[in-house]
Amino acid sequence: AYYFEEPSRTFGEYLLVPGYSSSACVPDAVSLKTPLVKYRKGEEECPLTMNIPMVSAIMQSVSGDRLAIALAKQGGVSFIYGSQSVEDEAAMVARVKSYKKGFVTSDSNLKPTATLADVLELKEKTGHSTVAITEDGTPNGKLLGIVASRDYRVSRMSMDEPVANFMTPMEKLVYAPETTTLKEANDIIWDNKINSLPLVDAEGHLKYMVFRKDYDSHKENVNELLDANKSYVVGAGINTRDYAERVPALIEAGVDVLCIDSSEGFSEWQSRTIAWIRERYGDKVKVGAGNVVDREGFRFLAQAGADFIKVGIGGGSICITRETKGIGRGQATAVIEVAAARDEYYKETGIYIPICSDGGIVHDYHMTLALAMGADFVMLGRYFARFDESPTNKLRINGSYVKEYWGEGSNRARNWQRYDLGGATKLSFEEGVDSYVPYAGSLADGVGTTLYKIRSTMCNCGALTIPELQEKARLTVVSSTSIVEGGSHDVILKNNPNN
Ligand code: MZP
Repeated sequence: AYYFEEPSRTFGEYLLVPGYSSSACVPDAVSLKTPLVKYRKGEEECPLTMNIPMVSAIMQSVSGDRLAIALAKQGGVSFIYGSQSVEDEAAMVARVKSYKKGFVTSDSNLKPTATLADVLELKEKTGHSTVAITEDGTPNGKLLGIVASRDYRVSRMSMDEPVANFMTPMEKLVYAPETTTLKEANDIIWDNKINSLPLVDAEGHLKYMVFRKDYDSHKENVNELLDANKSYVVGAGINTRDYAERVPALIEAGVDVLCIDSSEGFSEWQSRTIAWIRERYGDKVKVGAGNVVDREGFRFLAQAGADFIKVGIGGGSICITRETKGIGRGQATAVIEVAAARDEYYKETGIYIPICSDGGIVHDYHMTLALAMGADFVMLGRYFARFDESPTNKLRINGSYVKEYWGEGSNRARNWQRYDLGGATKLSFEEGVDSYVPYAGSLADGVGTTLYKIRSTMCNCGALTIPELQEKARLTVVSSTSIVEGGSHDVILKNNPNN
């Protein structure tokens, strides 16, 4: 047997030691732009980049179309889960792609016979404060009116009340022609103190809803959205079994990037899958692969043609692979070694293959550590599962709100393809658990806070970009006693129910 010399360590065992920060080093000046797929660094632009280094996990309890849109608005990318039928996955991708930046047509519509209960359910699902009422309930139906919170907030109507009775009808509604630009829509919205503006065609059919919160809450540049009307970037998970049907359907639906979803990526199955994609589509279709935890695994997938490579085995919050199979590696050690392999490969070939640290992020600062250790971006499951936009139920348990979160290796997900080692046996034992995570509100608020923390830490290290952080970061392993020192200690905490 071969023994690695270094013990396998994880993020909680490291800290960043601050470096010099000049007065130019302020959080607002930090760019978190990062490459998503491989490119010839120094010779060409990366064909697909992200404005923030965060992607959401390829999991049923995390990456549906609603979360994908919310994350894309913040500048990250979701990978829609592959453990569903080809048709359902392609439909989710298509819904994200049909969602136009700054405009919504597809998900906030009801018929006039719908009830107040239907309105509330739809609002909870979409996160939009306004529901458009169209004649037939379809996104492009004839617009009859809208229902905004103010239309029913103060009244005591029953949940069965049809929306036709309390909507703001067309004659009292502020609306505009479909040719209105976002800049003009913005002025109308502010002048009339409204939250949304329907845009209609000559026959009164709904074309777009412009929601104020979709473009000003995250400070998008309105001018960038004018012309553009672009769709958001979305990824999707595939497996090494049914790629011949799944990949063409996802491409047809408009997917921007694929990722082979597997608990263990150092395998012939992955190279066969990538080879099939290259044969059919050349380099046009982007596909990530993984997961690996060492130099050899990285080089194997790099040579197989992966566009990015995911790192991490057994570190996920819902993962029991290390307990059940005894395989894996501490996430920090894995990232450090694979990042070195990525740099070595780049020196040899001139090709930079981004790496993604997948799983095991517990605190926000772990993301900064992963980036400092060489990750180009991080993949998160538990983190995103906590938000309103994740596809799972929000429940109240012991007085606190929680959301459900389950692993792809759990019986609940039944994603046997992710753990497939060939042969006929399907998921004979579980590698993941079914759990709750504390509810954390909206994705935009949560991600905003996290990014501010990352930017602040980067400033403490004197870095304004991720590559600069990777170059300048100084990391130290911490002793168990200094970990205790790092939390609040030797004080009596206020608001502690045990005091
Ligand atoms: P975390 O962000 O919750 O710590 O980890 C999410 C990652 O755990 C996923 O991206 C995936 O790689 C991995 N995962 C998903 N399901 C399982 C499982 O059931 C798992 N074991 O390990």
